[in-house]
Amino acid sequence: MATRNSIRFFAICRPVLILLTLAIPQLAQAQWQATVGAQSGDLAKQAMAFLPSEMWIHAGDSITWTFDSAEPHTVSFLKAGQVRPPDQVGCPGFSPDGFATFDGSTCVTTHRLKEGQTFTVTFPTANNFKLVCLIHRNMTATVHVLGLSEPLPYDQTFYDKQAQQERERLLSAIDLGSHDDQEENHVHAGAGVISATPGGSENAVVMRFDHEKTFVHAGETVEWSNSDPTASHTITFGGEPADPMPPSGNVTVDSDGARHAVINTTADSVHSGFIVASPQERTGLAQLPPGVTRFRVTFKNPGTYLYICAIHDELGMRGTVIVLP
Ligand SMILES: [Cu+2]
Repeated sequence: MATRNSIRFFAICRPVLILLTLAIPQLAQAQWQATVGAQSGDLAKQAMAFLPSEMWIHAGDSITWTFDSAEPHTVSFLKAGQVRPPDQVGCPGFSPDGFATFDGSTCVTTHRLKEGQTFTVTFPTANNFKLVCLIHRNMTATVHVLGLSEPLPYDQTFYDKQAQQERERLLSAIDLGSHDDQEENHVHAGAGVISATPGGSENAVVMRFDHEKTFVHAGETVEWSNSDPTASHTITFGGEPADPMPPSGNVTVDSDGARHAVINTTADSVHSGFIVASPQERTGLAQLPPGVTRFRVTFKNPGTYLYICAIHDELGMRGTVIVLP
């Protein structure tokens, strides 16, 4: 009985089903692909970027972002006018399960995600949306969601090619280089550039100390400086603090604003706190003092002193000071 009814149903409905199938390609909700972050093989160079940085899709379409770096990022869409929250708080909260829908009325964000993880956002309504990473400054992109009647300017192949070109451009844009150091007791702690496309801004960053080994004599002082416009680094000897932002209690401030510590033995723990430029100026923001971009350590006794950047040691940002008698 059921079988006969089923056969009749299909016999009657088959033309309708065929028509529906033919109509689906035009109504189908497309699934687009993009990536977050990029890195060199040794992890030293990190591209803080959404690749591509600008996409045009139809209302109802989805974009899957695949994270592609050991440096973590977030995919975050805030509401218009929303005050940017710390990434630990979410916006507030986080989208579970790697999926979200965003129409501008409720913010969506991932946790800190790393290479291999994905996040898919569906955009039901036409509008232009800004995409940001809550961890990194100047890391933004744009998603243009168009009505179904409007043609889309580019296909996935175009975006893949554009992402690849931008990835290569960013990763070749930076180098710590070889510094002709008059200043032998100086270490460059990271370098970077901010650049932009019409879709948003992005950073290329080197997560390295330019001398892996620095040789000084007992009683001398080594200075580290960070010339990166956005990335924070630390110079950390001994125990790693739970909160890497403030300096350890044994750090003082020199008259030029640089932080300074004295290390007596290889058992000493000294932590610089964040060494970073002050945030980029914008009309309407209160004036801030210059950032703390220099850290100095005076070594009293011979020995081999290992240190790390407490934020980026997992990317290989480590060094050694060898103090000779
Ligand atoms: Cu660092």
